Amino acid sequence: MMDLLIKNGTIVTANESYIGDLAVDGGKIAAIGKNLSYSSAKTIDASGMLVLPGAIDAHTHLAMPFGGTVSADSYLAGTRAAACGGVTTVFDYPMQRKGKGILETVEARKEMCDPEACVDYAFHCIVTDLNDGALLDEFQAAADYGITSFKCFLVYKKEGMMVDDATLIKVLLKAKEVGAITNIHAENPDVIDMNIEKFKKEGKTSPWYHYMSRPEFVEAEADKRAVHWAKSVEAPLYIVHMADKEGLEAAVLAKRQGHDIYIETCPQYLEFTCDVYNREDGRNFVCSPPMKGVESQKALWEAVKNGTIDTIATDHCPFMSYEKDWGKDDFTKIPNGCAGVENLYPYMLSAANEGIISFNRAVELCSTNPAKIFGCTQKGSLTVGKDADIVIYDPKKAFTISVSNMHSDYDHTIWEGKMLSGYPVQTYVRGTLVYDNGAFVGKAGYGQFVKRSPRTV
Ligand code: DUC
Ligand code: ZN
Ligand code: ZN
Repeated sequence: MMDLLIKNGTIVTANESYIGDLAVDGGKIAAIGKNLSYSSAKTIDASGMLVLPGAIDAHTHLAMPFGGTVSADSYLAGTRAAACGGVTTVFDYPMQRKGKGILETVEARKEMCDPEACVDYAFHCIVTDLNDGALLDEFQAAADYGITSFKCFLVYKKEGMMVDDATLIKVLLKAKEVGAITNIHAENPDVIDMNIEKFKKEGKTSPWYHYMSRPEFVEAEADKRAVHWAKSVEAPLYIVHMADKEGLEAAVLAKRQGHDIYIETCPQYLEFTCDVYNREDGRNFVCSPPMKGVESQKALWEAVKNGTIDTIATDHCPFMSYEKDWGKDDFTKIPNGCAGVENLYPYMLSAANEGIISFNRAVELCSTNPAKIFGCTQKGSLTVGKDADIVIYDPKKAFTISVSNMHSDYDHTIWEGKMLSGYPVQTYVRGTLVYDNGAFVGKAGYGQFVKRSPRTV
């Protein structure tokens, strides 16, 4: 007797699509095949629907202290929204601070997250200070705990989050040694600060100058520097939220040369350009790195299509309107970040439904690749034995994104009015229904910590 039988759907993996049945038992995928005839506690007819692996959003900032406040989505609200957008695992970013260890940092966030999580969750740990080298001794314990990725900011110098190049190299090498990977936010802080000072003196304080103070070349320099160091010390590198053409090209070249380099971009960089900063509500789009020009946007889409971008994640970090309004007359006072966790999979699947990419590619980018890169061995694919993290998707359902039909705590979204073709109708996490046709039906605390495996390459 199975727990769940999904009949007659089009099963989509990163490599193929075929009509079949899928059986779930004990939270795992128990069987996949044609005309499965198990008796089951629950059977659904998925004729005309796609059956997809749940998405993995490898980049969120939930309840993150940032920009003089805390991001608007708690672990509960953010993971509830995730469930309703077909995301079955989120990767959040706890931030280690000077004098603190990795495990105490991660465990403190795990304590916050565990009672609230509605979907499964993993952590990348941001490293901001090596505590005179002592922190490096903790990398192995962190990897054993299931934290097999660390992150360095090459920016946010004044905020005390940036690491210098020597620290970056130490992290790259130590991460490699323990079977982990280093994630990088690449922008050049000195050039940004110089630009900000200049624009402020000139009275140029509208959101457009957020973009102008961190344009393409500011990101490109740091992307190239990160690629340079990763190549030089032969360590794996994952560049988060790639948003510029020049940096993208440098990373793609290094990949083609055989280096262990991975590239993430986000839906906001695919959908919008820097023109948004001239809108009346431009401050709501302020995030770092900012949206870039149309040449970068085109290059990112090309890389999404041709396979050189590895993952799409969101950098989900919403703030309330009143917080964004702090920067009405001064872009430097706008907390950086936008909402996205609930929009990731529907956006990429809509692109597939419109024929821009294949559904297989959407699955690869949003689920299979992040699972592989970050050691989630039980996730990322509809395969017998893996977790039954499943999305049922109706390709005929039209959907218009609005803050009123999202499931987070924020009060506005940059995605307002975006029309999508096709939409998820059900989400299952380890075989349990958590989203059903517009409604969250999961439970806070159901989500489990994903203990990740070390890299084997
Ligand atoms: N950028 C953002 O826009 N928000 C959170 C962190 C970051 O790097
Ligand atoms: Zn970032
Ligand atoms: Zn981020």
